Amino acid sequence: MKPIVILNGPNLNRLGMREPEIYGTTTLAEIEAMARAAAPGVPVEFRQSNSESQLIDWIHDATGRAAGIVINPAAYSFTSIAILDALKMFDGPIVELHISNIHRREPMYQRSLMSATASAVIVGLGARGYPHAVRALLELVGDRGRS
Ligand code: CA2
Repeated sequence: MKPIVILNGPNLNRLGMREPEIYGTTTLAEIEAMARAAAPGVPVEFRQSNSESQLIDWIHDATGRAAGIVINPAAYSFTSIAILDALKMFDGPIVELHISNIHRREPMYQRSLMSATASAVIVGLGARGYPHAVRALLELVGDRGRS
């Protein structure tokens, strides 16, 4: 089976250490375990980078190879047309995920550029959003296989 790729953007390696009222107390390592448990038998590539170019390279690497992408682009959600363009080239379903409910936050956090190309968007479920996103992605992958 093709892998699914879970990409995490800048500062998410610091989860659980600051601003628990917004982002909770779960660390990224714990989120990785939750995400893997939601995809039994499916290869999961779970990655985090603070670098825009690294995230773009991982999206390119997934294209033509991976079944789908879950991405929390973090602050690049609001700034990176380069990541948006890379996602547009990806040939499978994409689930965009935010731990916090970005729509309840300051205006600069509300309009994600990525949503224009995502198959689905999950916001505000905290760390639990990751296993939900993985299950949703696998359903979307299955839908494509049947069409
Ligand atoms: O809610 C999310 O998942 C976000 O994508 C997180 C981004 C933020 O820019 C988006 O608006 C929503 C920021 C991640 C910051 O990561 C932190 C990690 C530890 C402590 C504080 C922030």
